[in-house]
Amino acid sequence: MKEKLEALKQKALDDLAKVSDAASLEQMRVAYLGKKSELAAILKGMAALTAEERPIIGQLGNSVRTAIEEAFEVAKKHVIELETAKKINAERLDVTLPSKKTDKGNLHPLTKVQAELENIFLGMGFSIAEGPEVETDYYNFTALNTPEFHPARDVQDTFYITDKVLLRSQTSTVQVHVMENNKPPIRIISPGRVYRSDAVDATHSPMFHQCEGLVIDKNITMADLKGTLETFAKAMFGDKTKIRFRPHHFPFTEPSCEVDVSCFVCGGKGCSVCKGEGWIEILGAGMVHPNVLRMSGIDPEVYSGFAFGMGIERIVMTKYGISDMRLLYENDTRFLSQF
Ligand code: 2NM
Repeated sequence: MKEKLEALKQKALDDLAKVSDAASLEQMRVAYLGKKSELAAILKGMAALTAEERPIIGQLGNSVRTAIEEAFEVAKKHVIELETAKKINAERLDVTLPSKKTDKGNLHPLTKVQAELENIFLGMGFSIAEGPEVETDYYNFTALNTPEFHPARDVQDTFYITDKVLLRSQTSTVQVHVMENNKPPIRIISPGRVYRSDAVDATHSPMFHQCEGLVIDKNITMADLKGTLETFAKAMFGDKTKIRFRPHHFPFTEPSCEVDVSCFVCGGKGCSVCKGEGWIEILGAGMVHPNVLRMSGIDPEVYSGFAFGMGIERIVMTKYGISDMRLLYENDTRFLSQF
């Protein structure tokens, strides 16, 4: 029996020293330490021993069990280490692999130029004003010195929702609201969408974007308008840019003018961008008509002001050399990703 126990111990220690995975380890635990193990069977046979042999074999049996248990604990630790290492190896990330490519977006050229416009005027002390795109005919026309039966009110020119409700055709509507609700000094720009009943072509769209400006205070003159627009033109088109005023007519300003900038491509000599003119028309402007001031509750005997308006699409097309406005609305990323 003593030899049997010694042999069992040796075999168990040898096996446990070699084990390298959790499943085999569990098999060995059952085989060497379980209820049906060889050790259990040997110890059961102790009943047949003599009184002198029993304590000796009993002691030996216990020390064999302890030795196997200790070897088992060592093997268990070893197996856990091996299995953890295997798991880490299998899950290893190759941080040098190229990452999944994501398309990086960019701002739409209209958004970009609008932000640029806003920054230029914010820098000159203007605030940004916004208002509804659905308006009454009062704000779109009457308050802007365009009474009923004026030709500009033709159904061909604007989208009417009812007789009196329409989609704004200019953002001057916003400026009327600002004049009604604020006392001068007023210094605002109103960028936003406007609508006109125009067929789509290379230079027209039934929806486009405008940025209008309004300054009202005591002693505001055309010289202030000129200085403001010159500063704007240089900031937008470059330091060498010159501006030119041509007489024009708008119902809401008197006097009125159109403003050209010297061609930023040829500097005024004449090229394909300015079509040989040397100048590019970019906006309309003028001194706010006394009727407009009066209707919005501002006394034209005390205050005067200037206003201007420009189409953002036209600025974008001029600045980037885009000849067809439709490109700005088609959302073709081959076009848009260039900005
Ligand atoms: C333009 C040209 C000239 C304009 C006038 C006003 C207001 F509200 F003060 F009457 N806002 N914007 C104006 C003047 C707009 O766009 C071509």
